Amino acid sequence: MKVYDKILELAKKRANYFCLLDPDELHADKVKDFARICEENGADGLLVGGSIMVNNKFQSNLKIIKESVNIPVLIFPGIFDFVSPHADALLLLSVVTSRNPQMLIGEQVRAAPLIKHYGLEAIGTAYMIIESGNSTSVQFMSGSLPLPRTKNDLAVAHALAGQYLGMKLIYMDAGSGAKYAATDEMVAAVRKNVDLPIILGGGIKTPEVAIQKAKAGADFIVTGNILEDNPDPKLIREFADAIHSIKR
Ligand code: 1GP
Repeated sequence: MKVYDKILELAKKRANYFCLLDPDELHADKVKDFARICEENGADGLLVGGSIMVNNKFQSNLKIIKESVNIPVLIFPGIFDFVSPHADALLLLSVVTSRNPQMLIGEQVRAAPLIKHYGLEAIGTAYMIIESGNSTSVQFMSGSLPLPRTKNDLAVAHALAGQYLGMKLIYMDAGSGAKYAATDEMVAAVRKNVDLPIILGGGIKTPEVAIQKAKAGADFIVTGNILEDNPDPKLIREFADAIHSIKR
């Protein structure tokens, strides 16, 4: 089954949980345990990636992750040097809130031949960077202004443009380590107007906030930072159970 079909199937049933792993931050001996702990405690998939590559561990760590779990492993590329055969799929992000052509199409062109070469499933994703209350790596690295957090009509317009352009997912991201996640009102406005599954990440620090975003209409909630230093099984389970309690 294609990963995208699995995503559609999951989104029809309930809200779901993705754990984000930054392969640069993890040592080879820890990465396997981290991935397994996420799976054993209810994660529906793993996103692997970061804004920059600070060492050469991406390919080897991704391979270890892929071999350690049965849930889908998706590459979440800050830059498209993150293409690899050791994943089930790649989120082919176009930063629709950017006006920087490199982020809209340039990086994707660089990645496309390698995606083809590996036969990797690429899932076209309208990636929206949303104002977060602080400056995040993704804002800085993409060279784009984030979408203002109170402008729900603009959020809807960007998400709709992604849908009409044929993209398959919406990713609303306040950025890793965001002070504030995207508001419930913004998520609800996008949900009301767009048919595609919505992934939401950036600044989700508690299961209670995750529930709010899932209730507002996010189909997949991502946590990264909160688990980065400490993949606490109990906390992962709390996130998973809270998010899964929201049925469709
Ligand atoms: C970042 O959506 C992810 O791109 C996760 O964000 O690290 O703040 O959980 P956090």
